[in-house]
Amino acid sequence: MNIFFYATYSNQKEFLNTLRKKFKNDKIYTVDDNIDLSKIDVAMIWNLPNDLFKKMLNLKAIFSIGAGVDHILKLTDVKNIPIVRVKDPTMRLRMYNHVLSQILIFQLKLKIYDEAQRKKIWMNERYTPLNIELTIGIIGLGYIGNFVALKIKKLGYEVIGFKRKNVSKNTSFKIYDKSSLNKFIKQSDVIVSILPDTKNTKNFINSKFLKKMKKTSLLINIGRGSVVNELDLINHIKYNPNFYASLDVFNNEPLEKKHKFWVNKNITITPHVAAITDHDSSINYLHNKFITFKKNKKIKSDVDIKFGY
Ligand code: OXD
Repeated sequence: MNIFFYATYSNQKEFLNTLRKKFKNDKIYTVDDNIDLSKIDVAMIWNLPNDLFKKMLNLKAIFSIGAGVDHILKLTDVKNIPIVRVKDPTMRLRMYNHVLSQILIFQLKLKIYDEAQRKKIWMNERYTPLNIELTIGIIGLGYIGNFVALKIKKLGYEVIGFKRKNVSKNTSFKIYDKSSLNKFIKQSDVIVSILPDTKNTKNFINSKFLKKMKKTSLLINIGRGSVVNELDLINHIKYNPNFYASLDVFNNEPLEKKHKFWVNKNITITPHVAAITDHDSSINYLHNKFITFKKNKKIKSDVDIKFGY
């Protein structure tokens, strides 16, 4: 099979080398090969430009080399092509570590002590809640979100979840749906969004949502930046000094130098690194999927085009 690789990763050369080693029985092309793109069977991509995609007239499958597929759904006419996305256990473990680190910084008031240190202030002790006293609300309970929720729950936190569709009753934590969203928001001390970028999730966390959150609370966004209305968040923090946000994803990445988030002391910024793409582990995943596809000549899409994820 002919595979085409395209990525906008800073370390894409290393990724490609590992990919070539693993897929040694198949030819992997890149833009440098200047080949007729109508001969490509499988595209393994991250942020492929649409003009290249349009030339792949005989594509049989698209593999996202990351967890998200929004970069694929932006391409014109992917409708009937199955899409595979990376479901890497090391990625969800890293996501969990990141979420836990941000919960602990909030819970132990470490940002306040950090600020005091910069001003050489020996601060009086402040109450720090125990795990059992904090409710962590997780929005987006897919492959990553569900894992994060279960791991956090094992540490003794109260965990609740929010899901738009397919709410099942047999989970080890309570799941809220659209009709009970307000209850979910009002109870949570920390809200973790792992939502993808779809037309339904755009600006889901806006001023109306933020106003329902507890005055002292933390919003963690590790899904997609478009889910949070950035201007609404800045305004919300202006009037709620005990409200914190930890953001790994943004509307525009890299975050522009003049963006107000950089200088807001209640906001923690990480540059889309909550979980790095582990080359070996994600390439193993893609390879297993590819081998099955080659054998069966068909593959089930991981994406429901109707819902956009
Ligand atoms: C993502 C990724 O989808 O980094 O954000 O894989």
